[in-house]
Amino acid sequence: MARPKVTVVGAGNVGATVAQYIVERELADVVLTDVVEGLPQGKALDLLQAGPVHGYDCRLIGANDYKGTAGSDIVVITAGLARKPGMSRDDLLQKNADIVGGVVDEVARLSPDAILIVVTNPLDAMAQLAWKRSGFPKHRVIGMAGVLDSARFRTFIAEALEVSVENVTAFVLGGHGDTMVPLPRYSTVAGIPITELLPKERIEALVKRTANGGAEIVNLLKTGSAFYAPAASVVDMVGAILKDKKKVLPCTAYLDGEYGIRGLFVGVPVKLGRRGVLQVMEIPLLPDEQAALGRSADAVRELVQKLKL
Ligand code: TXD
Repeated sequence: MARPKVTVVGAGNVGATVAQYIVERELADVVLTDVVEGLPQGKALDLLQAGPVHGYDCRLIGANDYKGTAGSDIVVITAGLARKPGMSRDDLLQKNADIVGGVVDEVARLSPDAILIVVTNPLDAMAQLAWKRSGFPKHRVIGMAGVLDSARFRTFIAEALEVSVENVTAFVLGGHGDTMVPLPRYSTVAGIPITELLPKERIEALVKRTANGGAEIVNLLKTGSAFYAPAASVVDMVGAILKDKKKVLPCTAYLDGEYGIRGLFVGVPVKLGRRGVLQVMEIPLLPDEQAALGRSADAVRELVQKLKL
């Protein structure tokens, strides 16, 4: 049986690390593309040469065009710019929309049956754009943010309680950014809600650190943003899809009335399998949780309206 094929667009920090984790897990052959000449080719060749040491046989190709991407099972989109001094969030929104829009045109034409995983920020708006521009059905366009946000929350919970990260599950809803909605009462250690294990103020501090998780790393790195945990999160989704695991993960998905939100990409728990989003898992929320989710969706809608999607 031929190995699945994953295209990763953008050979920067997140893209190259996604390629690395995919081949290390022998999930798929990888095509890595970027606009910078030589960058995807160089990184792909370097990763290929790690194969004999790590023991993987996956094929890796780097390219500045899309020819080799045809027939991909999954396309991961990490292409984009980071905010530069003097650039507003709106400038970034428009610049990345131009980049992601152009990428989607190419990959959708050459891989009409692919599942798109969008990573570029502002994440939820870029997922909406990719869906609109590709014309793909809603179950084949997914944004990555929730797996990362919940991984951060899980890390902090495990640290606070001195338990294995493997025991910790965490539940995060909403858009990627300041308005994300971590749900402590659905976050557990070996099935025990953390609300039974930690005082309220301690949980609030962990929630705050989670919402601020990306900025904490940007401040430490000075240049660039987090990429190991983001890439690991993407690859969790890639594995769930390619292995048809029906794994429930928090992802940015198109809502069609679920949670009272219609026509918008927002972070919710979904079941991921070979066809993409198999189901949006809808759970009852308390009034303050529903209100927080509503505020988060409003923030996403505002960006989407700026893009006139
Ligand atoms: O949770 C999440 N969704 C995120 C999102 C977590 C981490 C990073 N997040 C966002 O992903 C971040 O804000 C950026 O918008 C993207 C990529 O982050 P990364 O850290 O990988 O950025 P880099 O290292 O700058 O890489 C971006 C690459 C770079 O090599 C550019 O040359 C390339 O994108 N690029 C393009 N590739 C292909 N086609 C086009 N048009 C293009 N434009 C730039």
